[in-house]
Amino acid sequence: MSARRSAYAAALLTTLAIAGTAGCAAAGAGTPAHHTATPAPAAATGDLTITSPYLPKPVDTSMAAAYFVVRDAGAADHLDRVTAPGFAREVRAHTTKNDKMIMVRGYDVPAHGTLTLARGGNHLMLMTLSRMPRPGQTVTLRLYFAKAGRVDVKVPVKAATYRPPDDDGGDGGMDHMGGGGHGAR
Ligand SMILES: [Cu+2]
Repeated sequence: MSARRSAYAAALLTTLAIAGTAGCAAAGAGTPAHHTATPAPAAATGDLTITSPYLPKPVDTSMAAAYFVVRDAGAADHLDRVTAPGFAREVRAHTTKNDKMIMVRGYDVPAHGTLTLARGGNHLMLMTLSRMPRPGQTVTLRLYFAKAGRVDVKVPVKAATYRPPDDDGGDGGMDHMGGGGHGAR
């Protein structure tokens, strides 16, 4: 009886420990990346799931960048347009080529593939913010896909230096806010 009870208690402790670890990783407070399987989807529509959205705290309200990953379990799609109702006057799709940001007309989502928005690559630019976003808050992005339709994604505001646990690292040299290359001609 008491052996069973302590076994149960041990199992419970293990569960709590795992939950605690996951909470830590989610908070992203400088903890080493836990290379887990596919992260839990933040949103889904049709064959598409959106994971790991984040918006690094910007310098000011003139602009902010936003990133996420779209996984496609079906046919090819296209992210046509993004808005941030009540938060940004305009959302632009940018990509990075030869260390320069260029505006693009949305992004292809490959069939049975992945569209990745990440530092140094594809990213969304939110222009003219209605308020200063603070870490711990969320911002809603509205994504319009050609086939999968419209989906809202709650994007957590993170520290300016935040990187998601599943970030492969990249070279880190072309940080949107740090590089100063954006908008410069
Ligand atoms: Cu940009």
